[in-house]
Amino acid sequence: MKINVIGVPLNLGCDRKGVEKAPNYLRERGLMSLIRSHGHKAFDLGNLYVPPVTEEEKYLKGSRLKYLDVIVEVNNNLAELVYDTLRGGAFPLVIGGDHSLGLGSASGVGKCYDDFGIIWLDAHGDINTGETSPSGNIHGMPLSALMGLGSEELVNVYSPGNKVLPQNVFLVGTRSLDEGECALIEEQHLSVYTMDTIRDKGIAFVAEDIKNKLRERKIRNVHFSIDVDSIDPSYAPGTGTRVPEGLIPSEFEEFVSHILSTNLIKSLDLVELNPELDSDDKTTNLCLSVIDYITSRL
Ligand code: DIR
Ligand code: MN
Ligand code: MN
Ligand code: MN
Repeated sequence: MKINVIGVPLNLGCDRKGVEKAPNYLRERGLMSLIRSHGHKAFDLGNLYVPPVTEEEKYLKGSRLKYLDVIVEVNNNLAELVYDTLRGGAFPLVIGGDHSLGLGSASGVGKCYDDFGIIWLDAHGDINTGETSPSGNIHGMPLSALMGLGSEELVNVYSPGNKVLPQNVFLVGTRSLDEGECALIEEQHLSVYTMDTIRDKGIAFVAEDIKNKLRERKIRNVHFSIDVDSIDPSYAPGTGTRVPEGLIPSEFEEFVSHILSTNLIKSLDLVELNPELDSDDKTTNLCLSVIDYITSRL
């Protein structure tokens, strides 16, 4: 398979330094040769340009959303690159950076396919809007914008691509939701597989349930967005918003393997690795093994 690796050194969405270093950090530790070792033709498209900003530019036009303009610009560029990659018959592997980039990558998918789903593996919901967000950090908002909800500026990224239907959105590994996010989940009847559900029914059940729903709805294309904080912080400490009681690596791999076996996954994000918060490269090495595992199944 042809795989385009796209680095997005963005930290403005989480408003914390360190995550922007992850794409190069992974490259220096053999990212590309790892992918090629599975017989793929891998192309390193480099890092997207993130214009420099100052603290003073954090809240422009009185907006509650931090660094809105730059994040919109980077996401438009990312969407275009993902779209071109898909049109060229390649698989976009997007390496973050913070999770605000999920808006751009899935928007690129949305321009390519009118029927698509999103699997969002994350400790968090990332479905806040400018109004419900307690932090103003845009990495907590991409999934609402992808459904067409929340701030116009975010919703209009790479417009007029297709939005994802709420019924085709699957949140997995969830264990930290804000009040407004819970309300939106109810309102939109989203499929949420919390850690409690996973502990109760098992990760294989969850994966099968998602597969069944995708089949029932005849969804042929799925964007898979992986936040490394979905994994338990004892295995993945190198991330900005750690939440205890997460997936253990074997559960994570089991889930990924079930989902990839559908052959519906058309693009993937791996986000929120922060090498500066890591201990002994534990999380970096885990990310490399995750990429190894995933690309061996593509
Ligand atoms: C929180 C944290 N829900 C927020 N979100 C994080 O700021 O919206 N997302 N950490 O990954
Ligand atoms: Mn996230
Ligand atoms: Mn998260
Ligand atoms: Mn989040």
